[in-house]
Amino acid sequence: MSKYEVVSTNRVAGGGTYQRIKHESTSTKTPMIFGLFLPSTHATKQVTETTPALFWLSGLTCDDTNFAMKAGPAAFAAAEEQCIALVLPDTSPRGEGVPNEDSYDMGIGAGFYVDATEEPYAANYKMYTYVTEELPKLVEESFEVGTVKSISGHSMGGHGAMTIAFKNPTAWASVSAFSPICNPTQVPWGEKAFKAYLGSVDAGKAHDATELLKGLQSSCFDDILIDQGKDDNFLANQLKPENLTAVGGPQKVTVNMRSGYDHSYYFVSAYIKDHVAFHGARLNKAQGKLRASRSSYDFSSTTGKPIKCKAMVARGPKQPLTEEEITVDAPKAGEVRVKVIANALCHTDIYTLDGYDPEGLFPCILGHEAGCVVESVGPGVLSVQPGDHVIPCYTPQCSQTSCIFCMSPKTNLCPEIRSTQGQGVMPDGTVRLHDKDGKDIFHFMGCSTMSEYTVLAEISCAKISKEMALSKACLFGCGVSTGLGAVWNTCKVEADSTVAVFGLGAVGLAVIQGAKMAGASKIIAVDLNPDKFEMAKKLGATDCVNSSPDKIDKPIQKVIAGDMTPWGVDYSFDCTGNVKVMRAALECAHRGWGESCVIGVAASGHEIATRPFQLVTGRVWKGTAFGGFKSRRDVPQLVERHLKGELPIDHFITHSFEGVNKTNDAIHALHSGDCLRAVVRY
Ligand code: NAD
Ligand code: AHE
Ligand code: ZN
Repeated sequence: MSKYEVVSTNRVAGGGTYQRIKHESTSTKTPMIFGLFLPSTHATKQVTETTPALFWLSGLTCDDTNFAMKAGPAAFAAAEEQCIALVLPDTSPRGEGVPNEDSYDMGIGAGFYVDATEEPYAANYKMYTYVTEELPKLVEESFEVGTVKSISGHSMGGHGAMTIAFKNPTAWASVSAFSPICNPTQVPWGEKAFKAYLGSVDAGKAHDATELLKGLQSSCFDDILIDQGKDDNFLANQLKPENLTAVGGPQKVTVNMRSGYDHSYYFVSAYIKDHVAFHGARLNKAQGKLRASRSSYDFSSTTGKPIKCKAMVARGPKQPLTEEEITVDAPKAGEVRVKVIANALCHTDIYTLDGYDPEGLFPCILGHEAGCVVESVGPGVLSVQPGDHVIPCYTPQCSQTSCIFCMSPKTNLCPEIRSTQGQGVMPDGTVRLHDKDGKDIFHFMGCSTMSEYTVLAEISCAKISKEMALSKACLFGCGVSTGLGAVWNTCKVEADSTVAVFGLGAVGLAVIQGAKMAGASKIIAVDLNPDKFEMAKKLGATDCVNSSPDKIDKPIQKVIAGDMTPWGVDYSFDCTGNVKVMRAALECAHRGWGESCVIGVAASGHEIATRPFQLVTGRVWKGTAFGGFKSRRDVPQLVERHLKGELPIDHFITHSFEGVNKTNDAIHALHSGDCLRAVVRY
């Protein structure tokens, strides 16, 4: 592991951090400084993975600070959104004893991303090796960044990005460039550099994008994105993108000629968001493929046998969970035993642990928002097999033609195993979970994922793509899906609707995200905790109201229906579980047609009330379980939408922990008020 020193660290507006890092380079034999942007998701990523990275190669005279200060704000915000890192190497070796020329286009600041063979440059000017080998190794090993990487750059860096990508197409997921030197062997900058560094212009052909493109037999990338300013002084005699496009051939190259832009960072900062998004989509796809290829488990030693493993057992209401070694039986007919890879805490787990759930049974193993791998299947199970990635679903889907619920488009409430599920047992009335003394432990919501292994009914398993990290996909097991589905399925919120959301936990924020995606024009976010408002606005809230009694001078429903809207909102959602809030949500719904949806789960014995007049005057009160999603059909589609970049959810993961025995810490985090979802990875 190479040594390095963090020279500076700055938090970045919009999330993430930017560091400057110094290290002794084995390639250039000099100290080198590079920049590293890490998105906020880096802290909660799966430990077995690295954060995908875009390498940015700067142009002549620049170092990492030019990009960071001029294009950084736009680039960092885009990288934060794409959950990717940015790596910004310097443009050459620098410092005492490094050969240099008294001109901006040779020597220091002008390394041209080649390995010089000629004196006096051969000793230090090894920028090709530095960028293609040394730096990727350093950031991967020391910063868990860039197993999957892409490359881009400006001017000389554009030349470097394209040549490096053409020479190692399998090492880079995508390539793009700003104002690149496309045919350096044909222009003064390239001729001068190649003669000095490589001894001849001809030797430069191996580092000339146009020449390399001519040699490509097949397409290496789905597309290459190039942006070029039409008012760029260097366009005619140094950059020559027309030479590159003239090659034609199998490789698609998109060159955008932009009016009103020159060779400066004004140009880069204007379009850097597009390039980061371009790479983000391809990096996340490549990361998904890598993840899927690495997801291999050998369960041959456990199949058919009981498994001993660690679990967090709820021994009684309001007691901390106890870490215990339990035995998980082999799956019976129609059952699936899974290895739980990650489990997220939902408020309903707390609600049951606190003794508010009329169906609560102890001892039990809670947990119902998880990502799992199938370990073995019982007799007759055909829909999943060992190694498959599944999301446990507390609202199962039997899909039998005899099931009027599964056959109806109106509901997702398949009752096939609901009664046994509510009694904490498997469909045959027995349990698969036992403590060290062999005593039965109740299942919970047909899931019980606060255990390293658990057993599910086959109809409760939604099989998903292996390309999505299970430590993220787990969120589709409950809160996030419920919020999105309440908007899209239960209420079918139309474009231009007005919406009010009460409670801005993961569920409420998912309602806001869903309403925004549905085109709602006004989204009122209500919570007692104003710390939740920043994320609510980021996801689409247009108004935020702190409904604490000392913050408003009238009932919240009158603030919303009266002050903020003339007749109330088209749709309102309770995501608190508080029956008074459920009433307020109904009573701020629009006279004549407003619909109010109960998502929150109320404590046993708590009932809702309102004056019938509220309904007589056209308001509708409804509720939703799991957002109305038919679990085994719809959860895989939510995962696909996320993989396509259409449904970002990383922002819900505010806390992450390693090891099932950290579940009590996660529960503590959920109580802290600044937690949306705490993911515990096993
Ligand atoms: P959470 O605890 O993370 O969020 C609840 C939010 O409500 C918090 O921000 C809290 O400050 C706010 N809040 C509490 N009391 C309030 C009040 N009186 N006025 C305004 N805001 C208030 O919970 P979560 O995980 O987002 O779940 C929300 C609710 O949805 C819970 O009741 C949970 O059990 C339920 N839930 C239901 C389903 C379903 O299928 N119906 C699925 C998941 C969760
Ligand atoms: N056990 C409680 C019911 C709790 C409840 O309403 N659960 C929701 C899911 S909450 C997920 O975090 C649900 O899906 N309900 C439908 C169902 O069939 O349970 C009680 O009141 O008995
Ligand atoms: Zn839940």
